[in-house]
Amino acid sequence: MLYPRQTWARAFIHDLTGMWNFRADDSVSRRQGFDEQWYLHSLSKTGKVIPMPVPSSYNDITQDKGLRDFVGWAWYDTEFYFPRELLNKRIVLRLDSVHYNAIVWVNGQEIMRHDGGHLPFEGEILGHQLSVDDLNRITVAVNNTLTPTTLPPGEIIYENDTNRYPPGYFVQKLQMDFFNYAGIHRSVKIYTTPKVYVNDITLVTDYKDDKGFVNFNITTSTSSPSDLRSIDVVVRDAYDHVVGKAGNLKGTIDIPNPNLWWPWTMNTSSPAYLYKFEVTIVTKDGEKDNYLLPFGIRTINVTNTQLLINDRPFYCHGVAKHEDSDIRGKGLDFPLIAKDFNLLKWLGTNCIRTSHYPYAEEIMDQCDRQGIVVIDECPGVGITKKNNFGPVSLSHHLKVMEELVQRDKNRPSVIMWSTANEPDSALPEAVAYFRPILEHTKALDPTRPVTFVANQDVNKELVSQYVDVICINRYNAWYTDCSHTELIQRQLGNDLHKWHGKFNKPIIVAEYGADTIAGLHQDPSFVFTEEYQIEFMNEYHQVFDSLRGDFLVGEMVWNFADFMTKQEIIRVVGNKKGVFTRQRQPKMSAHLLRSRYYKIINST
Ligand code: GCB
Repeated sequence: MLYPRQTWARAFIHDLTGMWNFRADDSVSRRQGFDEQWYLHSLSKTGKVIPMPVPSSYNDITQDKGLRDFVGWAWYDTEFYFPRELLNKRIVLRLDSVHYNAIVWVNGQEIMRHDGGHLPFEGEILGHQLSVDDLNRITVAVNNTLTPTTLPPGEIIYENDTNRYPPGYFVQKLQMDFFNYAGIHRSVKIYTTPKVYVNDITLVTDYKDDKGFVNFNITTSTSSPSDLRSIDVVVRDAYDHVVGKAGNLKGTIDIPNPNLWWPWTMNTSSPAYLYKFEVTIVTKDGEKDNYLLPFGIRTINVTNTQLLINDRPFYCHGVAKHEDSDIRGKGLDFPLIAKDFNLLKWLGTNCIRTSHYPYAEEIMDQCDRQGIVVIDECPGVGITKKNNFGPVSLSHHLKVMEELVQRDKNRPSVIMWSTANEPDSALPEAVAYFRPILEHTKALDPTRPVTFVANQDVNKELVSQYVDVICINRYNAWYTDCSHTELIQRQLGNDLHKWHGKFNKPIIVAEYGADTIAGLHQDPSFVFTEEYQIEFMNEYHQVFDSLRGDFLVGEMVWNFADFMTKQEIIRVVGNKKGVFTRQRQPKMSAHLLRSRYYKIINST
């Protein structure tokens, strides 16, 4: 499944961004929409609808608390015209992310279903399912219910004590620390390709001395290559000069004197250098397809103490993020993406983790283009209960890793796959569960290290033996020994040495942070104040500095910006561990981090 990019053979891409009709099914059964077959007519004929922007989460758009906290099926529809002259093409409907389960109909006919909230899915619309004389309708039903076998897992708890709760009362219990935003979160597009088309491209790059190598494998919709009259593969440099060619679907193209892809902080003369891989196929009938994929030439390697990009040690000075902002929740938003990348550069960040789910491809594009390295994480967050480790969860988790690797495998910015965040990796069940996931991911992509992000006591940890790079989250002087910043150096230093001693692998501290209310000050420092966040971070930085160049290969503050969570007494309108506020204004800690990260950049 290739991202819909416009080329001369694929000029038609119709983006359905805009106001759709919306109706949440708050009937007692939560199935009124199916019982009444809402997909057969415009939603506006079924009852009251409200305008809902796509893409966006629906939760924060209205003043209705019931909709903000809604659990169940929500319905969307919109209309579009389709051009008659394209009816002879392959017509594809693509949704980049719908959280969580989705069913999609066109003109009342089911086109596809998808489970999982953060990865794209698409299906073909057949010519006879469309009208070219009239408007067509697309209907999407979205269900945000999390269960023990979804990723992330969750649970619906029915409260049966009628002294305290009305009959049928239920609550959704979340096992992750972010708001369960729901809806059509990313773009919905209709695009066309020729009937015989380029299906997939896999690129693996390497270099030796002054030569770059692009190993390519192209698949097309026709299984017999003899259906094709010609195959043209061209590699262009950033100035569109042709630097390599081939005439087959599989092979290696040599690139003389390649410009390697570097993170922006490692080589300022040509950071994040992107080539273009262009493939054109012509069938015996003269039908042509053309696809163009940006890519970079670079290698990733791991030793017992180092993470190497292009054989040079890489130290990650980064942030863990969320897709989260006011009003739109997890909805794709270009101004926000641009602002965040400006802030990442302002901070001196060279690496992000897509905590705790795959981010929009438009964000990943910027990582490739701007030279920000990515630890690419799947939505396996909060796998902590025994019933999260069963065979249904496992097979879904394996499938999600396949979808993620498939989507992001050609991105130079992606240097590692993260299969989970903070599962209970001390449980024996976790070994039987994660070992195949890590091995499967490695088999899908042997060119990148695999990991999961651990938070266990080192003595109890069972799964980290199967990863390539250890990632751990630590909250000394916050969740343990709260306020005792004087203990951080001793505790964290000893801890990290033990992890390296036990597993003999490079380590990234993938989270450390303290909740901080912007503008709250107290001296001497006190928890939740800006002074505390700075004092706290400074202590961690001392430990990082003592281990950098040894086995520590990265540090990532939790979090880039404040973000929304469920309502609970440890959260004051969300998680406040951001170095920026949710509105992207800096706390004192952002200035501290900026001077630290630029010092690191200037010293390497
Ligand atoms: C963690 C989790 C993250 C939370 C964070 C916190 O360990 O990985 O999702 O938001 O702690 O602030 O509690």
